[in-house]
This record gives sequence, C-alpha cells and structure tokens, in this order.
Amino acid sequence: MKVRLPIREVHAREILDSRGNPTLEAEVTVENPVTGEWVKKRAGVPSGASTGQFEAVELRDGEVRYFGLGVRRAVNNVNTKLKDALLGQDASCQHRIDEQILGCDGTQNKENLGANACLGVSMAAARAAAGALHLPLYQYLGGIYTVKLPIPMMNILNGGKHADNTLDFQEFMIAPAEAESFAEGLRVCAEVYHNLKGICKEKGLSTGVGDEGGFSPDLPDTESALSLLVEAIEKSGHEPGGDVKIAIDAAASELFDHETGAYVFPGESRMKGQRVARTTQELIGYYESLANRFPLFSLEDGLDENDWDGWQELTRRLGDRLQLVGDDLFVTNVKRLSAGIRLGAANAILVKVNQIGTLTEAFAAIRLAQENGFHTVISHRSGETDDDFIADIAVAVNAGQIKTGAPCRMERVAKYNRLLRIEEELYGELWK
Ligand code: 2PG
Ligand code: MG
Repeated sequence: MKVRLPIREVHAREILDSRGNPTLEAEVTVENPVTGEWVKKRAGVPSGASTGQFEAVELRDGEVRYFGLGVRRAVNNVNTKLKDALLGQDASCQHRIDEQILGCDGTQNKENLGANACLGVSMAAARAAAGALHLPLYQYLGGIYTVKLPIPMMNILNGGKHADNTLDFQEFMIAPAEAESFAEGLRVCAEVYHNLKGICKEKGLSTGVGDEGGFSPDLPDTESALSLLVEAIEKSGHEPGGDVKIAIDAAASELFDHETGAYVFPGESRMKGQRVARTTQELIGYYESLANRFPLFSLEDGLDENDWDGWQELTRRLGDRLQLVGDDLFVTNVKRLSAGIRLGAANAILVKVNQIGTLTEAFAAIRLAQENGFHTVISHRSGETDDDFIADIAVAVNAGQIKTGAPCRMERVAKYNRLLRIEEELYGELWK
C-alpha cells in the first residue's frame, strides 16, 4: 500500500547566507497517517555570485533594506500562494508537488514566485517526506541505487567574483581521483589545503580566504596559481595528475566583454601593467597550452554562456582530454542541455538546484546527462547556508562528483561531513 503523506503546513522565513545576504528558508510539515506522526523539515536556498544569464529568477525585494537583497516577497509567496496550493497534497509524490509549484508560478523562469521560493518548498517537501518514511534523504531520493559516493572537487584557490584578488579564473580545484573511500579523499584534499596555506605563508602570500573557503592571494596569472597547486600536492606526498588531479572553473561569462567580443583578464592586466584580453580562439589555445603543462582533468565554463560555436570547437579540440563542464551554459536546464548534447558542446554538466528551481527539473537534467554519457557534478553556490541537501543528491543520483568548496567555512564543510556520515551508513563496516 502506498502511504500518502499529506502536507499539513508550509512556512518560509528570511535568513542570512554565508555572505551575510538574505536568503529563504522553507519548512514543510507532513503527516504520516500510518504512524500518526507529523514531521517538520526545513531547507535553505543558496545564492550565486557568478550567476548565469539563463538561470531561473531569484526574487529579491529591491527595497532599501539589505541593499535591495531582501527576500520578503519570496517568503510571502511561500506563506500564501504556495501554501494554499500545497496544503493536503501528497509530499511523497515529488513530481506532482513540483508540478503544483510550477503551475502556481506559471512562468518559464519562475519570475512570478521566485526560484528561491519554489526551491525552498520543493526541497523541504522532499526532506519532510523522507523523514516521515524514516528514510535517509539520499535513499528516499535514489532508492536502492544509491551506492556511489562522489569524488570531491575542492576549490582551494579562489578568484574571479569570489575574491578580491588578481586571479581572473574563479576556481582552482583539486580532486582525489584514486582515493579508496570518500573519507580518504577528503583527508588528502584537506592535507593539500593545509600545505597550500603553508606554502602561501612561506612566499609571503595572503592566506585570507574567499567566498568558498579557498585562499585568495594576489598572483600574476593562472600559471602561477596552477604551479602553487602542483607544489602543494607534491608537498603532501601525492602525484599531480596521478592520485590528485586539478580542475578549473574559469567562469568565462564573467570575463567576456560584449563590446569587443573578447575575454578580458583584469587581474592579469593589473599585474602585467598592460591590457590582457583573449579572443575565443586564443582562449581555447590558452586552455590547450595549460592542459599541456599542468595536470588538468576538468575545465568548467571555459567560454561564455552564449558562445555555442566556441563551445563546439573547445569540445572538438579538448573534449577527449578534459572534462568540459557547462555551468552558466546549461543552468541545470534540460532545454539548454539538450542543445549542448545535440551540438556536441561540453561533455559534462554542473548541477545547481537553484538555477532551475525544483528538484524534479534538476533530476530531469541529471537523468538526461547520464543517458547521454555526460558527466554530472553536483554543486553548491558561492552563497550557501548550513543546509547539506546537495550531499544527499550527489549520492542519490550516483553523480560521481561534487563541488562544494574548500575544507574551510562551515557551510562548505557541512556537505563534506554529511558525506562522511552517508559513507559510514552505506559502507561503515568496510572501514572499521
Ligand atoms: C560556480 C559557482 C559555485 P556561483 O560558478 O560554479 O562555485 O559560483 O555560485 O557564484 O555561481
Ligand atoms: Mg561555475
């Protein structure tokens, strides 16, 4: 017999994210009529800085308070319209919950209710349903196929919009490709992170951290950043490109200058005392030369979100050597991902649930990617909460990879710690 889990209460409030900006937290209460229990669970909505042009709309109040960033309108939409639509609905039927949310919003990009309002409720409903059924969230979302822990792609040097330094590319990450468990991989990354701190100190570089917990020193160029990572990996007793690989998120949409059609590197320009800009062709060549000189395995948002031709060429030239991840390019949207698959643009997708606004839509994008041989990377946002929901998603869908920042700043570490607990639940006896 299928147990219906009627939703008994829906509520949202404004809280702060890891950057001190408001975000939305939603609570959903469901009843399990078999056990008689009422279970209330909450979910926090993250927020990006390098936001893609095609993301669903994050509704902000635009008033004086919080410099326009308040989310009281989105909160109000949850506490009135979404609540009215969802009371009494069966929380164990996620796709119908999300259909109700979509119907209530009625727009393509969720500009009516706000993707923040939609996602908070979508996630809280899933978590409440899992709780009422006494299942761990990953198992509720993924069933018996939840077997694989993701490899962390850990961002230990921050640049771009996530830091006030001269690094133009946004993220420099390490991935413990051959670790025999998640816990081991996490240890390896954390040790490299601490060695990187020591190296920065020795060189007189700043050890202050950026939005995602990675160090954010002023460096002359991308090569210097990659050299630092190589040094830190070696100092930790690992082999760069062997058991520890390197990934970049260039976040190139942020560098693209629409007037000149070139990619401008403001930090490198400042450090070199002359304007540094690269055309699409030059940038692809630059990536090629970086991949020749450094142990790169993954490149995210190497080109602008509108440059489909460039992405096709990038994929032709580097697709068999590198994982090419579309973040701003795909925005967790099946329509854009379908275009990428059809055109041969990229070979992997970054999945951020708030780019699209409901769990059902995010899972559809993941499924489409997996069916077409695209790799999947489940990702945090640069503005995060203490919510560890994405850790459960990564396991539920056997994503293979998760990107959730440095092993520093609790909103990042919360996701890693959740994965440690999941690994213990799934495989505990193996590591005793
Ligand atoms: C990205 C993300 C997360 P933001 O570009 O991949 O690292 O950044 O949340 O600022 O879009
Ligand atoms: Mg990105």
